[in-house]
Amino acid sequence: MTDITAAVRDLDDPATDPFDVARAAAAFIADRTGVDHHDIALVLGSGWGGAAELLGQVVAEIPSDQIPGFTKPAVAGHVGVTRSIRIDRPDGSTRNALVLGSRTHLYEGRGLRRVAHGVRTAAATGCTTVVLTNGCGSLNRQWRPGQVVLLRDHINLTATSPLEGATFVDLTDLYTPRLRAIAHSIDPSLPEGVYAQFRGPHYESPAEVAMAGVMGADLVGMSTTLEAIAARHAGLDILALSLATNLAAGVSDQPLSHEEVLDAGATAGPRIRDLLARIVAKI
Ligand code: 8IG
Repeated sequence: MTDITAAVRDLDDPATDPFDVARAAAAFIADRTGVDHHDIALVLGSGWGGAAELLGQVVAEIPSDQIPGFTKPAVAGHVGVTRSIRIDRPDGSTRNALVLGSRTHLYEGRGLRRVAHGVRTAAATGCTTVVLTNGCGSLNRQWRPGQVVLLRDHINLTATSPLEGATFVDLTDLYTPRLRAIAHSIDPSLPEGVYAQFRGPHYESPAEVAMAGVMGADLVGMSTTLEAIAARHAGLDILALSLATNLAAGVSDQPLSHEEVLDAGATAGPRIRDLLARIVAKI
């Protein structure tokens, strides 16, 4: 039996194996939900909250900050609840989905282990797939607020990694082609793009957005790349869906505001939740 209390205390201790804390979190989730094994995890970012109920039957809800290694969310618009959802499939089989209603961002300053902890916990509960969602800025004028974009690759501009030591993980096909094909089978019009992660919490300067564009980015955000790296290291297949909530700084002549981001999320909400539920049902 894992000592949960010790695991919570020690996540920031370099001597602690963060995977031990993830196992403690998974044991806690199994105990509190009565579900001993989850199959697919979802991380709901800006604009995607509220999708959980559409996926299936809510079996259990846990305030995320009660789970070993998790902390309270820092951002308004993020929901700090972890849910276990039972998905009954048309063929009679069931899937257990673990929905993480919030994430820890690099800019919160709580360290990379907390950024990676959600996907590591998902893997420890048995998940083999994670769906990462986010709200982000768009460099493409055709992608207006409310546009959903599938990530096909990323550029990690945080100058750091969630992995420690000599952990050489291959990121070719990080965003699993098979899962992108499933998303396209639901909505063939979904575009694919390259997501650049900046540390934040400030939005980019227009010159930084222009730089990201020269590098090949279509989207800019403050999450997802570090989680995707940690998820692949933990053995997960990854699907990432971005909601473009604003044109990135300098792409339009409008200034950015967090209110605009929340508004775009609220307006797009019902449509993108339905899309997400239909994709997840096919995974
Ligand atoms: I929502 O324009 C959202 N998140 N870095 N830039 C970055 N993150 C974002 C943006 C944006 N919009």
